Amino acid sequence: MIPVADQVRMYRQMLLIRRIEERIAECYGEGKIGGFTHLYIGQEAVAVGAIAALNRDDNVIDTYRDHGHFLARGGSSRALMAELFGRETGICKGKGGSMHLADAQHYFYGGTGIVGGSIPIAAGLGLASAYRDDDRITMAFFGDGATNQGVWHEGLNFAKIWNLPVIFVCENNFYGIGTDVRISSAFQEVHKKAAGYGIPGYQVNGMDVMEVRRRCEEVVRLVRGGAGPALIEATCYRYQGHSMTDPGRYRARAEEELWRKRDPIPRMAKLMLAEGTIEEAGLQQLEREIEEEVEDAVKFADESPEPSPEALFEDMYHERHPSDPHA
Ligand SMILES: Cc1ncc(C[n+]2csc(CCOP(=O)(O)OP(=O)(O)O)c2C)c(N)n1
Ligand SMILES: [Mg+2]
Repeated sequence: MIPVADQVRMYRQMLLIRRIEERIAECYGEGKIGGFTHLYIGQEAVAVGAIAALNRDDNVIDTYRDHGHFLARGGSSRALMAELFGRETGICKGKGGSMHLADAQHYFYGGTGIVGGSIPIAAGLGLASAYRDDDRITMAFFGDGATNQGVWHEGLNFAKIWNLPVIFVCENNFYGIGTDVRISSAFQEVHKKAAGYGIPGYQVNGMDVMEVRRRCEEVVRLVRGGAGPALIEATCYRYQGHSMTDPGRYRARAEEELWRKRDPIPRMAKLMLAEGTIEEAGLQQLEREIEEEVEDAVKFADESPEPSPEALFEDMYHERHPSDPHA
C-alpha cells in the first residue's frame, strides 16, 4: 500500500517535471537556453515511480534526458533552471548544462551525453558499495538504444559476476532519435535481454507511476537483500522530439495519439480523485503552486550572474602548469 501523502507527492513531482519542461521549451525558443536539451515529457512516471522506491542515500545515474530524474531525486527547480541558463547558481555552476546535471548532495551522479555511458559507471558504483559494505543500491537509467551498446553488455556481465546491488532501468520509448527500435534492435524485448547474463528482468507499464513504484519497491527489496543485479524495462513514450531541434516527423500521428491517451499525469489524477485521495480543489491548488515554483525558478535563473571567466579553471582535475598565466 502506497501511503496517500506519497501518492500526492509523486503526482506533484510528475506535474512539476511536465510544467518546468514546458517552460524550458519556451526559454529555449527565446534563446535563453543553448546547446543540446532533451525533454522528458511523457516519461515522468518512470523517474518518479522508480526513484520513490529508493532510500535517500542510494545512488542514481542517468542519461542526457535528465531533468526529470534530477527533480525526482530532490534537486531544486532553481538549481536546474539556472544550470540550463548557464548561470553560476546552477547545480554545476552553469558549466554542465542540460545533459550534465550532477548533484552529489542527492547521490545523483548525473547525466551523460554518451549513450550507454552510465552503465559501466553504475557497475563501478555497485562495486564500491559491495567493497565498502554500505548497503546502498545504484539505480541506472538508460534508453532502449543503450541496450545495443557494447558497454551495456559488459556492464551487466560485470554486475552479475560480482553480484552487485545495481538496478538497471531501461526507459523503452521505442525510439533512438529518429530510429524505430524495430529497425535498430535485433531483439526488442529488453527485459529478456537480462537473461543472457543470468539477471532477472521485469517489464512494467512506464505510464503508470503506481505500477512503476510497486515493482521497483519489490526489486529494491530483493537487490538490497543480496540477490544481485536486476533489470527493469519500463515501456513509455516521449511526447516531444528527441531534442529541441527535432520536430519528430518520423512517428505516425495515430501512434502519438494512442500514447497521449495513456498520459501518466491525468491517469494518476483520475485515480486519486476516484479513491478520494485528493479533491478537484486540491489538484488546482497543486497546479497553482507549481506554476509559482516554475516562474520563481525562471526569474532566479534570469537574475543570476554568469560564471566568471576564471571559473573555467575551477573544478578541474588537472594541476596547473607553471606556464599557465592563471597559475
Ligand atoms: C556512444 C554514442 N553513440 C551515439 C550517440 C548519438 N545519440 C545520441 S542519443 C541517441 C539515441 C539513444 O536512444 P535511447 O537510448 O533509446 O534514448 P532516448 O533518447 O530514447 O531516451 C544516439 C544514437 C551518442 N550520444 N553516444
Ligand atoms: Mg529510446
